[in-house]
Amino acid sequence: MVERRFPDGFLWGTATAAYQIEGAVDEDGRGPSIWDTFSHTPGKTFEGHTGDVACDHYHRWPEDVHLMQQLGAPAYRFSIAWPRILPQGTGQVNQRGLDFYDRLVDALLQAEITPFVTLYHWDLPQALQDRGGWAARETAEAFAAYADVVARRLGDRVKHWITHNEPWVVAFVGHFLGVHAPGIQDARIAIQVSHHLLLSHGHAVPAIRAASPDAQVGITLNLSPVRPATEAEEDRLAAQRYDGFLNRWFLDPLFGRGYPQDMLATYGELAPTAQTGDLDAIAVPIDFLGVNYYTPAFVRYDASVLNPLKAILVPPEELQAAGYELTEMGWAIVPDGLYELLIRLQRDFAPSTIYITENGAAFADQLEDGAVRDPKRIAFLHDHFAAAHRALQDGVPLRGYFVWSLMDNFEWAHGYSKRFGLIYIDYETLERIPKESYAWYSEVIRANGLVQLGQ
Ligand code: IFM
Repeated sequence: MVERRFPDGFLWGTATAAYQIEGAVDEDGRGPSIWDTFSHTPGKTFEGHTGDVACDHYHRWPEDVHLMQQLGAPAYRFSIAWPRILPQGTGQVNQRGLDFYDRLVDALLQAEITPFVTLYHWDLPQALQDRGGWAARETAEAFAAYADVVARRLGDRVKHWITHNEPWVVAFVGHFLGVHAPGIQDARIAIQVSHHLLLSHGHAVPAIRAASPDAQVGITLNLSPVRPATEAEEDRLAAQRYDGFLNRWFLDPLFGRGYPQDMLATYGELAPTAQTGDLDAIAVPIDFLGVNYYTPAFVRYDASVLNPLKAILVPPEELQAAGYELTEMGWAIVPDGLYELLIRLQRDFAPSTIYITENGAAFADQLEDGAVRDPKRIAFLHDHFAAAHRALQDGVPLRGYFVWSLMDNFEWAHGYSKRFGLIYIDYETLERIPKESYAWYSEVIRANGLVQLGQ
C-alpha cells in the first residue's frame, strides 16, 4: 500500500563524499589533503582512523554504481577531491584525477543515474592550507579556478553542481571547535573563513555556468530549526542568536540581504573583513538550495558563556530524558523539524528549488547471518519522507531527496564507528552488504511514494 505519492519526476538519490569513501589517497597523482594530515595526527579521530582505504570506492566504483542501479535511485550526489585534480591546489592539473571522475560520470549516465557533483566536501589540498587555507582570500580565488577546471571537463555531462557542502561545519567545526581539519580553534579565523567560503561560492557559480551554460548550480547548507530549551525569554533570545549563527549567517547573504545585523553586532570586532563587491558576488542567483537536515538545535541561555559562538546546546541525555529518541550520533530524531525547516525556508527565502541533499541516520548496525536488519533507519527515513511530503503539499518547491549515505563510510572525527549507510561495509573485507533499509528505499523509489511500514 502506498501511503503518500510524490510528484512525477521527484528525484530520489543517495549521497557520499570523496574522502569518506574513496581511499587510494596517494594514487594517480593525488596530492595530500587537510584530512590526510588531520586524520594522521594522533588523537584527532576515533582510534586513529584515517581515510587511507575507506570503502576503496576508487577501485570498486563499478560495483558501487551497479548497487545504485539495483537500488533504482535516479540520482547520485558525490564530491570531487580537489587534491586529485590540482595536487598543489592551484597550477598543474592532474589529468588522471579528472579521468577518474570522467569514468564515474559516464558509468552513472550509462546506468541512467543523474550525477550531482559537489566541488568541496572538506578535503582542501594541504598545499593550500600551508598557504593560509580558507583564512586566506586567495583560497577563494583558487576554488573558482578549480571549479572552472572541473566544469570544463565534466560540464558537458554533469548538469547539477553544488559548490560547497556545509560551509558552517567547515568554518566553525574546522576553525573554531577544531574537531575537524584543519583543527584550528580561533573565533576570528572561523568567521573570516565563513566569508571566504561564501565568496568562493560567489566566484565559482559564474565559472561553472561559463563552462556549462545549461547547468543548475546551487550550494548545500546544514540547516536546523532552532528550539529554545524552555519558554523563558532568555532561552528564546539564545535560540534567536543561534539561528543567526547557524542558519541566517549563510542564508541572508546568499539571498541578497548581506550579513544579518544582529550577528554583526554580536560578533563585533570579530566580524569578517570584506571587500567592496563581495556581498554582490555572494548573492549571485542560484538555481537551487541544497538542504542537509539531521536534527533541530535545542538551545539554552547560559550567562557564564561570554563567547557568542558558544551556544549551550541541550545535551543528548537530557533530550532523551525528555522523550526524544536518539541516533548513534546522539542526535534527537525529529521528523517534524524537517517540515518546520522547509516551511520556514519557503516563507523567509523562497528559493526556486530545494533539494534535500542529505538526510539519514547512524545506528549500531550488526551483520548477522549475512544480513543487516535496520528497522530504526527504515522508520527514520519513513517519517522524514512523510514530513517532506507534507511540506510539498504545502507548496514547498522540493524536487529531490538524497539519503545520506549510500554506504557506511569514514564519519570524520568518529572514524568508522558510526554507520549511516543503506549498504553495510565490512571494513575487513570491504564487502558491500545491502541493509534492509536499502530494499525498503528501493520500494519507495519504485512506488514513488511511501510504502507503509510493516508490509
Ligand atoms: O557524514 C557527514 C557528511 O559528510 C556531511 N553531513 C553530515 C554527515 C553525517 O554527519
